[in-house]
Amino acid sequence: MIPRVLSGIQPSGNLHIGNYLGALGNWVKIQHDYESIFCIVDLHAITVYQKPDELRTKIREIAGIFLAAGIDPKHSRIVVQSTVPAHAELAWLLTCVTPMGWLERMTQFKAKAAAQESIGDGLFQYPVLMAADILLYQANIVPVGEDQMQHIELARDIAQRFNSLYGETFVMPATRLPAVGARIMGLDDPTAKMSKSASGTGHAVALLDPPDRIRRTIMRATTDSGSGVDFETMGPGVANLLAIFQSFSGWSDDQMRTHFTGVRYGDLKKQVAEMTISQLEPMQQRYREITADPSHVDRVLHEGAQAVLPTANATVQLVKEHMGIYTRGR
Ligand code: AQP
Repeated sequence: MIPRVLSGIQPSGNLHIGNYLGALGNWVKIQHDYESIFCIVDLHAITVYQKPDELRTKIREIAGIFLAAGIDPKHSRIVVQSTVPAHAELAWLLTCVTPMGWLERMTQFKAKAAAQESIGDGLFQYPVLMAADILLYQANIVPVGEDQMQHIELARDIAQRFNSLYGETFVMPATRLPAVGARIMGLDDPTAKMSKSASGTGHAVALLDPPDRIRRTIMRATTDSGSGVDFETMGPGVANLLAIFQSFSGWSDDQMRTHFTGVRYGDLKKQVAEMTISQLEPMQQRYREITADPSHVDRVLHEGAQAVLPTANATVQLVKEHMGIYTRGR
């Protein structure tokens, strides 16, 4: 059997180059080696308040970006999480086997909770829903950025606990990180990861940003008190700019050192900006073409959901049977 890949992105803001280099770009490269399912996880997005009209728009926008980036809808399934009710149903069943202490340890919950005035229970339960997303499809591989590693570990722990309580049910998923770009940092603050929900114009480069804006954001990026690239002593801001260049270009470590040693920060930023623009412009052009026909995206999303429903429903049925929950005919 061909191994299955599952991953997702929240429609919680503008997709940025961190999402692309840590996740989406990697999905495009590996999709044909697997049976691939890529989700737009709207049920995750609402764990913090989203304006309804913006959320609706973002879901379609992200589907368009997936296609423009090169996700092949003839091979890979693009699925809006809420259109497959089994995600939420399995999440509840798994909630019942997940100790609260496991969730209290999640660093992303702690970070996000600290930024909210009041915290919904959904934010706390988020990692269980994510485990459900993965286990629902019995996914073998979950390609994500480094920030999601702890959540994948938790999904494995939940699967293991369920299997030991109720018998073999779930496949153990494995993480797959990109070689470079697994953690792109904020351009305004290279000690914090680039994030959709961070405020401030100098923080992120969005995938649909026009070239002049990309140039402006990267030219203003925080570096350090040095003036030229020194691979031995560089601070996190310079390391981040180099990681962005290397991930987009695919250059080796040796090529990077030979080319950039001693290059002044202003020139480094110019080269990172031009490399980023050259990679994003063709994607933006395809995005405009794809979204010129809004029904195209809706068709892809409908077909995606229809294709995965049988697998999703079969897993929930199996879980219910193993737990002793009433199922017809048993
Ligand atoms: N800065 C990043 N560097 C590398 N990978 C990243 N990812 C996110 N930020 C970076 C990867 O993108 C995928 C989708 O992320 P998500 O939408 O599920 O949410 P997130 O990880 O919480 O991303 P954001 O951008 O920070 O969103 P908000 O602000 O809405 O929480 C994941 O594979 C993630 O690893």
